[in-house]
Amino acid sequence: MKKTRLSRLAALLLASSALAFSQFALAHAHLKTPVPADKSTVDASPKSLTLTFTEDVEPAFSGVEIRNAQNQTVPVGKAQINAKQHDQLIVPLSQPLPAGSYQVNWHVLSVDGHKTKGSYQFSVK
Ligand SMILES: [Cu+2]
Repeated sequence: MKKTRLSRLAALLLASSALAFSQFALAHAHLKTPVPADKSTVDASPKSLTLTFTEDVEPAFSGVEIRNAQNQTVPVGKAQINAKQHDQLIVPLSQPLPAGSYQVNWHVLSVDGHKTKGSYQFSVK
């Protein structure tokens, strides 16, 4: 009897610490909404990319790299933060993107001091 109750308590403790850990992990800045959207096709080149994260980011240590289908980097301007929304990074494009598919490799430093990175794709018709 006592043993069962103890193991049940142990299982409960384990479950709650796992939950606490996952909530902590979720606090990092993950990409929430990129514009153009992931796997989308846009009719014309956007003037900039807008990446909204789950947490505020530090623009000085955040940025993106865009690669075309030939794996060449595309020139981009300096990443800026939306003055009214610090979880939003705006990356101006130095020149319009020709038709084709693009991969965006992003990296950010969130205000809690954690670095995260990832990538997504979109196409210009
Ligand atoms: Cu974090």
